[in-house]
Amino acid sequence: MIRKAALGLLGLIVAGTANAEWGLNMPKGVTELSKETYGLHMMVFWWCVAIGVVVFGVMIYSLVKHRKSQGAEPADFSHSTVAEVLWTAIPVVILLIMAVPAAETMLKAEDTRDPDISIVITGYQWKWHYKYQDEGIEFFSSLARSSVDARRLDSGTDVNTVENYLLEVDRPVVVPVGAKVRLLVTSNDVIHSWWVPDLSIKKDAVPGIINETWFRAEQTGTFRGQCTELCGKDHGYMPVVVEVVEPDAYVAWVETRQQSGERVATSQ
Ligand SMILES: [Cu+2]
Repeated sequence: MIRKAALGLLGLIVAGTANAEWGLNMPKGVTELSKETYGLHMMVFWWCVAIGVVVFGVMIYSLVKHRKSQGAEPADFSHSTVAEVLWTAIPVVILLIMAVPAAETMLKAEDTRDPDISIVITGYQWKWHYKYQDEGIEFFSSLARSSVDARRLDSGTDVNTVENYLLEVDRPVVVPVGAKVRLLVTSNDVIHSWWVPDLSIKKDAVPGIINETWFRAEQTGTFRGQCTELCGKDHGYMPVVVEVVEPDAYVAWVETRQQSGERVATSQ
């Protein structure tokens, strides 16, 4: 029985590693802030590990060493000022060690001044709308046709064969590498949330409110995310795709978009 369970667990682990998409940890990402955020996350993680080891170590040692069968006598004191001062002061110091760098990173994350590009992101049930403020470009970004077709009941398509299933859109957001991109996030109906882990951005899209954030991608590539605020029946079908390209390619993309004059989505 135990052997069977262990084998099952092993199977799960092997299956897990076979599917590279399923990482245990958060990604380091491709922006300076995402790397800092990852560093903070790991620092707090190791503090937690250390505290866990110390607390459980002392507890287990005490339980084993001072058990009744070993002739341990209970102590008769009820308070210890020294212990109370220590178990207050040590956590305060640890919290300060965590808080100082965390506050520095948070201040940077909030600093949306002097952007190179500003994009207004509006959440809709169930797609995203992007408006480049200075370029005069706007478009809807919906779930890619390949996923739309495959997800239908009795579609006959094995979703495992669909590339980037539920993580592909018809029109991605395109930004140049190295540019400071300011995002103004809002919603047209219910609360959504714009989330791209590699950019270290998860910002709520709330009707009537504009939330600001920014990123500066340090490398080119395609970065994917999803709506991460339960927003209705198709919440799982409004992914985010950000393409970070070389500045030349971005300029070319802007021109094509401007010439096409395509302002609204044709699908959905
Ligand atoms: Cu949503």
